[in-house]
Amino acid sequence: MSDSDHPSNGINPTYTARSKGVKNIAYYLDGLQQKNRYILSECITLLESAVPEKRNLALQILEQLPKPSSTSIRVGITGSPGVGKSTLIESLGMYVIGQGKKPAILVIDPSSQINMGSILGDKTRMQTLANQQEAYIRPTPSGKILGGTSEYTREVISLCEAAGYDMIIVETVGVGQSEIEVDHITDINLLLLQPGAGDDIQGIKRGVVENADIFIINKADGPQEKLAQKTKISYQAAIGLFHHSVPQWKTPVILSSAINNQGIDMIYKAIIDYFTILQETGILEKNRIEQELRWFETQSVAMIKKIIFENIHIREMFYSLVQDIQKQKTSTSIALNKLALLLHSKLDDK
Ligand SMILES: Nc1nc2c(ncn2[C@@H]2O[C@H](COP(=O)(O)OP(=O)(O)OP(=O)(O)O)[C@@H](O)[C@H]2O)c(=O)[nH]1
Ligand SMILES: [Mg+2]
Repeated sequence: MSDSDHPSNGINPTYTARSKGVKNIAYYLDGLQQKNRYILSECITLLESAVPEKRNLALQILEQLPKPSSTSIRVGITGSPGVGKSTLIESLGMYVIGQGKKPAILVIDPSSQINMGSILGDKTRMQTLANQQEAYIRPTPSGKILGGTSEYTREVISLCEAAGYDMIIVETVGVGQSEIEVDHITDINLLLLQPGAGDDIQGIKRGVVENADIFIINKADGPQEKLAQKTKISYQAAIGLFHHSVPQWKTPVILSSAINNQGIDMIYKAIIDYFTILQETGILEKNRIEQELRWFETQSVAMIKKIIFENIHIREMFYSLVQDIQKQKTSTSIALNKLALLLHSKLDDK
C-alpha cells in the first residue's frame, strides 16, 4: 500500500485503527525503506503496544533497521505551556522542507497518557505542516518516564530516521528539574521563552538554562516586541555567566515571531551552525554514544529491579523487613544485611 493511498494529513494515520493484524517483518522493513509514512506509523504503534508479541516484533524491526544514509539532526524544543512551541515548529518545519530536508515531529505531551486523539485536534497546531508529504507528525504520551520524554521516543527516532526523515524535532514541556530529559535523546536543544521571562531570571532553573544550546524569545511581535528585546538583552547577560559544554559555541539568543514567520531563518542557521561544530569536533558521535550508554544503564537497572521483585521470596522478605523497620523491630543495616544474604543465595550459581 503506498503512502498516497492514505489521507495526506501526515498525522499518525493509524491511530483510529485499533487492533490490526500483525504482518511479517519484511512488510515493515520494506515499508520503511520505501519511506512509507503509513507503515512508519504502524511500526511505532507496534513499539508502543503492550502486547508482548507486537512489542517483540517492533524490537526485531529495530534490530534489522538499515543504517540511515545520512546523519539526521535531532532537535529538542522545550518551553513552558503556551509559549509557542508547536506554532514555531510549524514555521520551522516548513522552512526545513524549503531547504530540502524532511522533518519528523514528535510531540511529547506529559498531560496525555490515554486520550491521544485529543492532542491531534487541539494541541498540535501544525495543520499546514501536517499537509506536507515531506513531514511526519506523531504525538506520544510521555508514559511513565520522568523527564517528559516518552519511554519509546528514542526508538521512534530510529524508525523515523530509517524512513528517511533527516531532521527530528521533539517538542516537550521542559520546565522542572526532572524535565530536562529530552537532552538525553537530542543533539541540539532549543529553549523557547516568553517576552518578559528575563525579569525573573533568578527563578529560571539552572539545569534548564545550562541544557539549552539556542535560546529563542518567541512572540516578539506587536505590543510585546519591545519587551522581547529587553528580555533578549537580559538573557544574553545571564548566559554569559554559564559555560557551554562546547567551547567553540557561543549560545545565541534569537527573537522570533512564530505566527509571522520571523526569525525562523536565524533559528535554522543556528541549528545548522551548531550541528556542524558537533560533527567537525566529533562531539556528536561522542554525545550519542554517551546517551546510549546512559539509557542502557538506567533501563537495565530498572529492569534488574523489576526481575528481582518478581521473585516471591525476595518480595515477601522485602515487605516483611519494611514492616519490621516500621515497628522498630530491626535496624536498617540489619535488614539490609538480611536482604543481601537472601539475594546472594538466590543469585549464586549452584
Ligand atoms: N503573538 C504571538 N502569538 C503566538 C506566537 N506563537 C504562538 N502564539 C500563540 O500562542 C498560543 C500557544 O501556541 P502553541 O504553539 O500551541 O504553544 P505550545 O508551546 O506548543 O503550547 P503547549 O503545547 O500547550 O505547551 C497560540 O494561541 C498561538 O497562536 C507568536 O510568535 N506571536
Ligand atoms: Mg504544543
